[in-house]
Amino acid sequence: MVRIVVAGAVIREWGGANRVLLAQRAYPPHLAGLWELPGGKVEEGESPAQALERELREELEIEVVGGDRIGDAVPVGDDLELRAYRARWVAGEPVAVEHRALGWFDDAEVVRLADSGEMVPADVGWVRELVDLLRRP
Ligand code: DCM
Repeated sequence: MVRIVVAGAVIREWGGANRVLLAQRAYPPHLAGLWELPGGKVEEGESPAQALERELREELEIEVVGGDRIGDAVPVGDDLELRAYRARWVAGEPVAVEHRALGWFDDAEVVRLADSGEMVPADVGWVRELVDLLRRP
């Protein structure tokens, strides 16, 4: 059975640019140090939006509302399918509960992370759509 993994793009205008919240993974070893859209596996009985809202509450201590899909689903191995969504920020300041670090990245910084191999490989597939969102006024 394929498990769905949801990942959320929280976007804020800050310092004169739109920025997306990325989180630096602490595990497993082959992904540690790489940046990702935060999220996690959908549990039984949950909608993807509910899973995203729960995961960001657990991992970042923020309240969001799950929104539109971003880009295409990305298969990871034989048993995971990753999906990205907009996540509208509602409350809380992000805290790195499970991640090594958090950062707010503008369009150029997202491209630089992807090009330099510092982004989780699956998430690189969403960079074009993310950049389009970040360049919108
Ligand atoms: N994953 C990913 N990109 C994300 C979120 C998760 O590639 N933005 C992958 C990493 C793991 C799996 O999904 O293989 C489950 O994620 P986690 O360990 O965060 O629950």
